[in-house]
Amino acid sequence: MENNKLTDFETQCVHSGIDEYEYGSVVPPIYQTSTFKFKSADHGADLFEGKGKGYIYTRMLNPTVEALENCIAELEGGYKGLGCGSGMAAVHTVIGSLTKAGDHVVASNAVYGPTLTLLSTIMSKYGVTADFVDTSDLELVKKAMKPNTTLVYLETPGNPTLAIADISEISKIAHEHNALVAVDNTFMSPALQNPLKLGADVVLHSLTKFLNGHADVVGGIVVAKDEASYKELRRHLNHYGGVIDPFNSFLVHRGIKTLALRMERHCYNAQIIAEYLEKHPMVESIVYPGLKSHPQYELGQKQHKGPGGMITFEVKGGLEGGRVLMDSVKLAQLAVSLGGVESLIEHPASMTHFSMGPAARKAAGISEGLVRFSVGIENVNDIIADLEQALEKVSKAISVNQVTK
Ligand code: LCS
Repeated sequence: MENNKLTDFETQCVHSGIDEYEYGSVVPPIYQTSTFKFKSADHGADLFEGKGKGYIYTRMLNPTVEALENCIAELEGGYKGLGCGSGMAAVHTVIGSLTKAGDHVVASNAVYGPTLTLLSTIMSKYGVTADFVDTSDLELVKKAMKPNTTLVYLETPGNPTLAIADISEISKIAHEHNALVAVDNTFMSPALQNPLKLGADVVLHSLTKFLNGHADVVGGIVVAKDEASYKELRRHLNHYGGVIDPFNSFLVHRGIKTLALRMERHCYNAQIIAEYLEKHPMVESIVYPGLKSHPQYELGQKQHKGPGGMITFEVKGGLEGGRVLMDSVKLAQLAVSLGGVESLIEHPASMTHFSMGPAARKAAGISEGLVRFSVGIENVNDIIADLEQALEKVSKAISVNQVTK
């Protein structure tokens, strides 16, 4: 049974990618095998030539992985998906497949750190150059396009600034220059944003985040718009080798069944928490796509089906304020990553970017009190109570320090 024509997103989340299985299994069996038997010498030759349905080797294609790939391709409105071993494997597959020596990439300046490193220092070894611009400003995107620009790489909303890029308008600009557009849709998930429907050519995710949603898998996915680009992406992934395995595919596919419900709750909780933080005296500033104060609020309202579960805010007291907040929260877990059912909180200046020192952090746009909050699906009152008691401790610590100075 092909469920390709399911329409409502909630229904797609439950049924997409599910086929008819042996013994009437209602979920895809885990084909935990590295290789598949050929029925004869000719059968092997036929499969290698792409004749008939069958599997050869799990790095090339596996039924459990393919079920997940078909599911996410349907959720994104694309042709086919490619399951990758991590979000970074997906980023590399896209950039490696869509560029060649001599090409130039225009990318969002607010991208996940390792994506920036891949584009700025690793791809340059292969003759691919990149410029990073604030892609929320269309004029800057236009100015950055060069005759050899073949790819515009967007992460929107960006990590961790939550800057929003206009996918439709940037796709028009890129296509006028014969460049393709790739979008990292990790922060929104297909529940809230569908880049292919807005004009992008390829979309990718870190499955590690909202799509899996349970903080127990590292994985990635690329979704191609058409057969030609799918074949080229598959050729690259097959040779790079960074594929997802059947068990993790099974887990992510299982997680997606509740994606629509989870995203609804992430958005509901995050909106209430953002409004609470915006008014809090210990919060210097806040960025959340659901607040009118977000610099691209109107664009977000148009481009997203909901404002998402990620909040970035600046706690008063700088480095010390951030540290006290981290040491005072009890419900929110101190951890990198995002998009799981549990609330996660991160303070880059003390937790992940401490070795850079204040000057380098400032240059990279990471202020001392910057906090990233991945809002979970717990009861919103419990999350607020946790933040309230922690911010009170920040308030006391700062006023004590000010008195003793
Ligand atoms: N794209 C985005 C937007 C991400 O946030 C991440 C990981 C990746 C790609 C890479 O995915 P991975 O290889 O980890 O599955 N973001 C992380 C973060 O903000 N903290 O820890 C990981």
